[in-house]
Amino acid sequence: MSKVVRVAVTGAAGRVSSSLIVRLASGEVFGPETKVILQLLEVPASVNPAALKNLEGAMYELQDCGFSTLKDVVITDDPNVAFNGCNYALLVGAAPRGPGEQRSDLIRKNGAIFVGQGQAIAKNAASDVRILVVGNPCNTNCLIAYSNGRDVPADRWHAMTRLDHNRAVSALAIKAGVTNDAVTCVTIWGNHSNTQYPDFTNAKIGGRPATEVITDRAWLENTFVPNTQERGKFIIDTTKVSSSFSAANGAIDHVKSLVTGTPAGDWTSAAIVSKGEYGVPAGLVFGYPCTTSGDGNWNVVEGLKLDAFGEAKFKKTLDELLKEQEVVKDLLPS
Ligand code: NAX
Repeated sequence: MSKVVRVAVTGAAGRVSSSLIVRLASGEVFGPETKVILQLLEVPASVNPAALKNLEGAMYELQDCGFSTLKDVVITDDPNVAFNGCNYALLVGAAPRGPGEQRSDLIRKNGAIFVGQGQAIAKNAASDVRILVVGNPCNTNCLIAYSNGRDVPADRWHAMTRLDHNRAVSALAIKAGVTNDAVTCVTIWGNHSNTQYPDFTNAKIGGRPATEVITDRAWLENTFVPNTQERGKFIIDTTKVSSSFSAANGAIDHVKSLVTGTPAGDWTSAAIVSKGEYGVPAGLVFGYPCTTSGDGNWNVVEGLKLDAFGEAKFKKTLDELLKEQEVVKDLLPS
């Protein structure tokens, strides 16, 4: 008998989710023997009349793909329905930053969404649920969700730094003139924001330290790091819209790693609830180097060293996350 996996996706009519749901349905992530039930959440028609209608269209298109792995599609504006029995919850839906709004305004505006969704996940999800927060600011939204959904163990809640990871791998590969698979052991430390630290000092290219292959340290510090930090803005400046299928790909890669594992001798990047690793205060959602055996759990790679440049960057992104935590502290039940 084939296995069934229920995957909830929020913001399901949005740009990122439109790419995400097709790949989730296709069998690519959970394999040909697993049937997928997609449980898609959007805002009520009273908030945006087009959202549920667009979701209905997406449901018809999913049906028309004829995937042998797609068992059912549920569309709803009720989080209790969307998260009912779900084994994965991909929280993509969030309000975009409005004109003149500061990052702190966005954090508070979106914070309310993640209070309710954290509670609804704890109330409705399957006992083995894994949650990935993509909607920005994703680290702090994840902090809010897990703080309001504490019946679900802290190690199940993740925020997405995999897109940043993939961007960093690709940038190093292009510079070194190799293919992406030659680049390993890259880490995105800290926040999914422009303070993140894409760590090249522990990275490898063709099995050798990346700094021995790319000897131009000035390029690494002054081009690679800021370009990776600002890549999202660069995409918006180029296309006038934010990353969509590359973001969906990051979410797919994150879940796929949890299902199939990370390769021996390599790791990936994920933001998870800190247990105090690398001196980060326990409870903060922080981007770490992570491995998984494919059992659904992330393990932080311990013992990596950072040089003075890296330590300064690490401190900056940690400080930013501590400030974000302060902005939402009334949304975090103790
Ligand atoms: P869109 O505006 O295209 O889609 C967002 C969707 O979320 C909309 O359809 C909206 O109706 C829905 N939504 C809003 N509030 C909701 C709620 N309470 N419940 C359910 N649905 C809700 O944005 P899109 O380009 O798809 O981006 C989605 C989110 O991903 C944004 O927050 C964006 O900032 C974030 N990103 C995060 C990335 C990451 O690496 N962590 C990268 C890409 C992306 O920018």
